Amino acid sequence: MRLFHTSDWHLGQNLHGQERDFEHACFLTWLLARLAERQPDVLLIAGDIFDTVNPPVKAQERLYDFIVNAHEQNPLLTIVMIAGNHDSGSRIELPAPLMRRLRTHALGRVLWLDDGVLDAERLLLPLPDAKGDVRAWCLALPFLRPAEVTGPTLGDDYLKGIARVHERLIEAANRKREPGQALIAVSHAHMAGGSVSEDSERSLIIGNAEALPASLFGPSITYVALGHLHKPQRVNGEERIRYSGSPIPLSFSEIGYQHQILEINCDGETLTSVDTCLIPRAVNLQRLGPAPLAELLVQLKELPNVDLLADPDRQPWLEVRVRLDEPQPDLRNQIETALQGKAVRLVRIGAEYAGKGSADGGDDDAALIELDQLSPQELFSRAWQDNFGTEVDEQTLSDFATLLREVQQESEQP
Ligand SMILES: [Mn+2]
Repeated sequence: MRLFHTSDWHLGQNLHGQERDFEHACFLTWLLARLAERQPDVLLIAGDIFDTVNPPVKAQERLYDFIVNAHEQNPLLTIVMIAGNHDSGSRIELPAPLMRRLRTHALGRVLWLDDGVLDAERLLLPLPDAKGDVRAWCLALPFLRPAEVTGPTLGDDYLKGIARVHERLIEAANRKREPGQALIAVSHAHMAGGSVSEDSERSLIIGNAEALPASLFGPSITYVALGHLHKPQRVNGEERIRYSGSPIPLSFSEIGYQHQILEINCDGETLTSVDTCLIPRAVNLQRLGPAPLAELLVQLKELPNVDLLADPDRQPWLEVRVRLDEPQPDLRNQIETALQGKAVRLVRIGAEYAGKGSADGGDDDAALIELDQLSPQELFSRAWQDNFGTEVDEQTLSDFATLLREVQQESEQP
């Protein structure tokens, strides 16, 4: 049996206000070609399908167009997608009855039966091969919000709640499987020891207490297809527990590695190979600096000029990081002037004050931070510090987290 593993598409994402739709379209066209070429039995999409709980119509069209195209091209392909922390679980599940006709399973939530038992049945999906024989079972573990795994009957320990969901589901799968059938888990989670990118993986819940141990996936699981971290990586060096990473760089901190999907081959319950398939980058993300303004202006003037025959959608996105000694009111204007006629699209200017004095007692190298680089928790902590001159205490931070979750959940109600 052959499977493709991908995750963190973030359809509908924009980079500091610039749409990424062209890059997503290029990726999906490329993926269709790989499906035609390699003829896998299964495509796993491990969460963060969309970038926001209310994705733009164009992003939804991209997804559903892709599913229909993939099904028409590979009629025997099974697709499994789960919700990530950026998705709304209910939105992902909404078209599930329609998608089943396209051999596509969309799982966004876990449900509990009346007696407090996990409804494991709906999270266990048969994976047939080209002949229609069930070769494996997929354990679908959409991102679980604290309210879904904790509560009056379940207790309030998030990690314990999560662990229980995994245990129940694996038990149910082991009861269901026949000898020779593999168990394949697909999960959107932050596993302990994973390497995190700077600013595009929104923390799952407050702090880093949410990192899950790899021991949740015991040796009975042949392969674990993970989503959430955007850099491809093994967990604890294990070949069978992996993040495929996102298909496109979602921030400037993600340009230093090659984006990929993974091809997994199994023989019965045995994992025989995991191969990476590199995704061509449709649009480059280019970073200049940090350097003094004068130096940067020279570098900007050396950038290639616009080629009128070239596709403007393919012009690189540019981030410029300027090191300043004092505020420079016409900074943007100077940079934009230097960029006139250049074949790049400026998306961000970062200003860093190198020689920052001690007037405010700050760090010598403190960089100017923009609002979109801070998580709500960090912003709250800073506002607290400014207002009261003390560090915010843990209790207040945890109350803030509760309020934040309530607000985020409310904004997800259809
Ligand atoms: Mn993500």
